[in-house]
Amino acid sequence: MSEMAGRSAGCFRTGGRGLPVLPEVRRPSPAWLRAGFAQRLAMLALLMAFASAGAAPRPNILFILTDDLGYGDIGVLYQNSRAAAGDRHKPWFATPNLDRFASEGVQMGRHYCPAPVCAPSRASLLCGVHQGHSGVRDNQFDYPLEDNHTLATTLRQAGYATAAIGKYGLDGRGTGARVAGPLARGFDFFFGYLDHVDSHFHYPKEDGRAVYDGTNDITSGLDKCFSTDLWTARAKKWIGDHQATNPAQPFFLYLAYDTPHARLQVPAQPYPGGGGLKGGLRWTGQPGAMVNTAAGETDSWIHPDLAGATWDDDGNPATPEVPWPAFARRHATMIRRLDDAVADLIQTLKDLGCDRNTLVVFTSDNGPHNEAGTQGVFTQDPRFFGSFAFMDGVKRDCWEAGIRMATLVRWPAGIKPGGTNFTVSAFWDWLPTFTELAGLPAPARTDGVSLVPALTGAGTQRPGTVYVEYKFQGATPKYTEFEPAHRGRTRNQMQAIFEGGYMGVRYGITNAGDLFEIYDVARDPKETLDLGRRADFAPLQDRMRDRVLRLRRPLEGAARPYDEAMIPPVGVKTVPGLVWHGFDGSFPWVPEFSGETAVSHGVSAGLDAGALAGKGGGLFTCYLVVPADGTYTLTLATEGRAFVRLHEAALLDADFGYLTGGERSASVHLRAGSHPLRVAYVPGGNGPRWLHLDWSGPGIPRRPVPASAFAREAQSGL
Ligand SMILES: [Ca+2]
Ligand SMILES: [Ca+2]
Repeated sequence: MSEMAGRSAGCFRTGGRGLPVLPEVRRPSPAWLRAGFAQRLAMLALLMAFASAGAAPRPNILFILTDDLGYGDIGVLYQNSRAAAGDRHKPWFATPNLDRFASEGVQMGRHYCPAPVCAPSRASLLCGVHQGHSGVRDNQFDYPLEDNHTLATTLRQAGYATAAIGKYGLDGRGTGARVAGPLARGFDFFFGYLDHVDSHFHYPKEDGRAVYDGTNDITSGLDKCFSTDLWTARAKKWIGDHQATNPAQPFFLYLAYDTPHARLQVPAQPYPGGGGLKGGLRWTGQPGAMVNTAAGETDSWIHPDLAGATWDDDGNPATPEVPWPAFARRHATMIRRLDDAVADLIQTLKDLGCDRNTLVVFTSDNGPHNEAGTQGVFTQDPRFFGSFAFMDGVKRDCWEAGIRMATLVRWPAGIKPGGTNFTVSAFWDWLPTFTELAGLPAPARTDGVSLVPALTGAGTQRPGTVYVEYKFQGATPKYTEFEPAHRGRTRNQMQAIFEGGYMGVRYGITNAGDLFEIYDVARDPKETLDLGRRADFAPLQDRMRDRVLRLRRPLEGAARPYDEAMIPPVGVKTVPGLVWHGFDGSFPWVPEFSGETAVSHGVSAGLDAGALAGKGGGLFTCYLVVPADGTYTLTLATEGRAFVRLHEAALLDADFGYLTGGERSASVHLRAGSHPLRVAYVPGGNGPRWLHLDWSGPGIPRRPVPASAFAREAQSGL
């Protein structure tokens, strides 16, 4: 048992000035006590609105992640505009339930996935970190999800019941051992596909793929079960069981569909009428007929709205229309199935009386695919419905359509209906969002910021980070719908960074000096006008190239051509010493202190944990002054726990699973000069406090970082 688990059993934190917050996990934890004053007032208003609505402050969370769904594949986001245009040469389909879902919540117009393919995208989501810090990158299928904070571990710590249903693919089988299954990463319950490639098949039993209930393979009883239906029915069953046995405990359900990913398989039956507890999909628990659509002919049913659809295939209205191709009927049927499932799930929440205070996120793991899939018969063509909407790119591209996700969020108790929000945000923002809603600070490890202000309108939204790195062979499709400059573009090493209001994109990267293409994606989402070589964008070009070196760490097995580049220092006038801030409270992990209110501060010559006597935690902010270009190794040990960022890069993680006194080391290539360093620290027991940071480098044997290497900004006011 780690020391963290032992210590955190005591109490979560002290809110404000000494108000004890008891460890009773089901009572709402007053997140507003630790927010800034303005945000606190706004949150208070929100909580009062909750109170008047009679809902519990801490929402249930249902995260619906679809697979390879394009931004353009949703009615309200794009398809309805095609319907309105009425061009029979540009066919469309409807998603009536998702449109209603959107009208009852908010559309997140600029929400990015971590990488344009399943495994890294899902890993980053679960761990709350971008790809520059993820332990799963590129096409590392079945690699182990890091043993660190996840959506599930943090929410479980906050007292939530946690479940994962559907596609997983991160248990570690690909590197030899199933060590990182959902039950080992914070989920109380799992039902679904563990193996990545299994989730390319949508009839587990007939296709010879393994579905697990926990760690038990239960596929033999899954005759004729269409995977979308199976996950939906099991999700309804899990939510219903939970509400029946422990309705006061909030829940988090990660519902990860494996559709509309190729192969383009369709259901065996119509969606059962009605929805919720009295209708819709039903889990029977009877092997051989496990869900109430497991009958008839598998892979046969096309939605009646789509079955007889025709289009003007030759762009000439005078010639007779022809039926939609089979791939199109199938693709749209798969999405209509998800559309029906969402309605069924919302009705279930309503029937259980927890609809108002359940936050439901609907999104996709990456952009639209153009594949037949493993052993697939039908090949999806995203041009048919314009699945990439008003952008360029498909799955595996870092153009906007590859990474900007169709994202809808519904939470009647907390989100005004019918809104559209264009906050630039990304998957790693969900972890701090959810921990805030659950009443806990975010772990320092997350790269995200809470989206509670953007979602609720209460408080001030902090700007977040959008950063993508991804390697894949091949090229952007040569679709004439895409910009000539993007057609057939060789992918290989790619990056995207949102900086200064613009998106920087690099394809085929060979070294850190390569120029970014720079696009004003707010006004130019198709990325038609590259500003990257304009003289007036030279400063932004430099900032982008510097920042991508400063916010990431290399990962073995996912080598980058910029891994060995020297990280540039910042130009800042400094004086000796470092700044510390002390915080009250008892923290379940090393928190992201920027969301907390300091109760004391001062300047010290070195990393003096003793300066924080009586405090629940502290943040040291300084510059590490590097005397010469070279590779430096920093080593940290503490009696408590700590987390170190150099610039924005997560350099040393002595938090999750850290044992007192253990050493954490990392090497980093630094140019001479001042590099921002943040050390977040939470003491251990009541004994002496200590925090040791050693370094070694060119001509420097390992020794404690000397006071002369710590500096603070000359005008810091301290
Ligand atoms: Ca995917
Ligand atoms: Ca025609």
